[in-house]
Amino acid sequence: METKNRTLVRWVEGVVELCKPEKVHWCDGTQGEADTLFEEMIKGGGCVRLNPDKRPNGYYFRSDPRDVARVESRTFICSRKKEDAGPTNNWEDALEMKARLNGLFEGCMRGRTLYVIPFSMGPIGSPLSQVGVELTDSPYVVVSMRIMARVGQQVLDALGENGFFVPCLHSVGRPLLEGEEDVPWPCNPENLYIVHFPEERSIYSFGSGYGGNALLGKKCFALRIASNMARDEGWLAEHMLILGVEDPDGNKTYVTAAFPSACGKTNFAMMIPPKAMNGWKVTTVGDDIAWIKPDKDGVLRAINPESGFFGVAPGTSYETNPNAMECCRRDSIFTNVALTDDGDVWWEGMTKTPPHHLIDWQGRDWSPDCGRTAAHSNARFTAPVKNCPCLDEAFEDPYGVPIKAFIYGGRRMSDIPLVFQAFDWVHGVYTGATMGSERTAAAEGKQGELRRDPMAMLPFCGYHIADYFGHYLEMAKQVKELPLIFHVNWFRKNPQGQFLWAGFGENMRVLRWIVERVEGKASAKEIEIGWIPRYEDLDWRGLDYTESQWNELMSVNKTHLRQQTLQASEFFSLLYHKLPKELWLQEQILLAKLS
Ligand code: SAT
Ligand code: MN
Repeated sequence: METKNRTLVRWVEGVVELCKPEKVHWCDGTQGEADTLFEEMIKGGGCVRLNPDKRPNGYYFRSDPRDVARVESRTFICSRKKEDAGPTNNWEDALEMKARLNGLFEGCMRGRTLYVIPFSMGPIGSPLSQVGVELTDSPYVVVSMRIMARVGQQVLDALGENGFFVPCLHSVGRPLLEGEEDVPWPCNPENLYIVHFPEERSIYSFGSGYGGNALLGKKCFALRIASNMARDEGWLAEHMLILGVEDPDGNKTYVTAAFPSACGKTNFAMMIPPKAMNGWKVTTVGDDIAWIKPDKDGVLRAINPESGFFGVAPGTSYETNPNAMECCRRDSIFTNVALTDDGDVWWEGMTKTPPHHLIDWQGRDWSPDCGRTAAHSNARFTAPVKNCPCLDEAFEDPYGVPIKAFIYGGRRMSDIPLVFQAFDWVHGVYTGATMGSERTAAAEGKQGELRRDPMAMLPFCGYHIADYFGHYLEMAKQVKELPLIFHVNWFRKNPQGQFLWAGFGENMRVLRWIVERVEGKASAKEIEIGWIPRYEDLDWRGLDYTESQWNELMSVNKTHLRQQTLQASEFFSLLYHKLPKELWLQEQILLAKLS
């Protein structure tokens, strides 16, 4: 491995001095390197090689039960000024935080190897891509980052002598003392810190080895730091999937969609349309993050900065998402799922009948009647995008794909219809800004509790969320043809608690309407909250869904909606000093319509 980037070399030297690792290893991202690391981890007892006949090149990990998800309460945005982080982020004085981090990182890699991971978010060399370097003492992070991002010498070549990179320092926070034996999943949950310095564009993460806490290219860089870059440079870093919709004539329309973590983005991104909708096809560009930038002609173009899927395993099956199942059939890492007796993996929902015996995510014997779930609810597969059977042909396009619609969605809002189209960009921004969703397994807190999650960015916007709304409004000036904005709610239930909509592939009917609205082909009806399709505006081929079912699904109760709007208004009050006046106005208009 070779680099002439003096900033990088000096930074690594400084970290070595601070963290005192036993060895330093520059990662080339090759299969050979990964093989060696897996081998070492297997010897150390932290990793299981899966049955190569069932899961070629598949590996299994169980985390410490105290380290199973992102931890928002320990995630900080240490901007120079508190008001730049805003009330939805944890903030501490940057210098005080630095002093604390210095104390924690001092000697924290004793007895371990420091890995240097040069990575590119986005195709190497693309004008929309960014380079980061993660320094970590976790070999699990190395093998995971190798799937989630482009890693290796080519990145250093692209970085060159003076190129800019985002420094990402990570430690599991558990030095190995002389003669001490390692644990299978080292971590330090008592001293957990995931810290961003937005002006410096730097990231420090201490104490966790799991997911977004440790794979720093993902939420930390591609959303929290990138949202800052995007605001300064006039683009958008969004918590959005990207998909292509192909009609029977072969015309393709790309859309993005934002749903909160663990709300089925991967399923939507890889959807298989109902058979009866002959000729309609969905292709996947990304399932979690989109970097979206106006090109020189004012067209918004998006890339998926990642090269892997970090998907929620439970609930994924050949019935719900065969494409995701194919993605993780080989070359994948599984964390906190269950292990079968023949060396394969299993999780709740994978098959209708569970196996008779499993080793669960905590290493205990499991049987169907033992009263526990076999996999943790936030168990994940880490799979290369390249494995995706419906991967879009433009996935590697350095210029990205043109985006025609943004779709926002929450989870289980009983009062919100299946779909509506915002009246215009500003109303669309209001719609995104007032999104609400029940908590899911990816975030802490009581599951099911409703929280506001604007644009699904609440835990990921690296600056004041009201300034972020302002940036959205500002973007309109640079874009020639603004995407249409839609809101969907796949999770509407009737008063008896039953879902009113089957979701999954049936969502293609909604997607078709959205794409045809973009093309000006589909009609709609105006109601208080936007434009909605009438029964006859949807393609019902192959589905027995009556007009009265549809009317229930699309019904709007003005009193309830008014309550929802007032709830959102409470959230806006928190942001009063910075909230763009356009959004207040939208709220007033809506309240007037609903009274
Ligand atoms: O942040 S993670 O990547 O661990 C998962 C998520 O919240 O989407
Ligand atoms: Mn996500």
